[in-house]
Amino acid sequence: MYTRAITRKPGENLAHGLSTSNLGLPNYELATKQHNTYVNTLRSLGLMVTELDTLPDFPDAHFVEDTAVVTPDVAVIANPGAETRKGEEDTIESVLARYRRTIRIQAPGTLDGGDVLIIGVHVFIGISDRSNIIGAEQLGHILEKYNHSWTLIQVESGLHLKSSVNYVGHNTLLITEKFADLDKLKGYDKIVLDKSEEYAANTLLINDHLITPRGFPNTRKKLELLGLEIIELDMSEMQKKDGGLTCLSLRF
Ligand code: CIR
Repeated sequence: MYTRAITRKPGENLAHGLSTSNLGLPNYELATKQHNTYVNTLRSLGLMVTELDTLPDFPDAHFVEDTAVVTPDVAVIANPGAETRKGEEDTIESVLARYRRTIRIQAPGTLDGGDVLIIGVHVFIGISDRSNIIGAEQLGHILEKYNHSWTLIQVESGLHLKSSVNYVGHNTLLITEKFADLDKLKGYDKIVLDKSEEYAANTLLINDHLITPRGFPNTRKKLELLGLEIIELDMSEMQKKDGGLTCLSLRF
């Protein structure tokens, strides 16, 4: 059960954030509206949300998930792989220190929280353009001291591991075709996304509710079979900057 979340308001500079999407520039007012709805949704599900202020020098800082990995015992402060995001993690450490012991990923290790998928006591850590093996192994070694096991997964496509794979309850992964046959994920049932709906891989499970991006009807139909309540949110402005539903919060 999650009881808390940390989010950060998008800044007026969000159009300067990193992107590979070719979907155009995000609109600040609409992004703020979508972000407010996201925060209110988490609150409606019973989470106490701490909403942090914008960081004017960091246009991607509202994708707060990338700055840390939080388990019931520890908060591991990430070391962002993108040059323009280095420093975001410093601002999150003091916030998480209120709730957990904090430990930092050390350079030359890099790690983005978007590459870390925790399912119960097992942690899948993506090796991507943002997270290197050194950072991933540091995380694994830290978390194994707190009774977690871990597996590395090469992220061959998409920005982060969780751009392509997420846990949706009932021992099931929502997953893109490219990742679906990975041996390392064979213990799970799979809902494989249509090629045209791969953005919806980034669906967020919060205490038996699934928050999924609006506009992906085939994925919705497949998710309905799980019997969980589904909430659809507009994510257009976040998608323009390669961000999804998990990216917008740290949950614990
Ligand atoms: C970036 O490229 O870092 C941001 N524009 C998007 C980060 C998305 N975060 C996530 O998937 N956890």
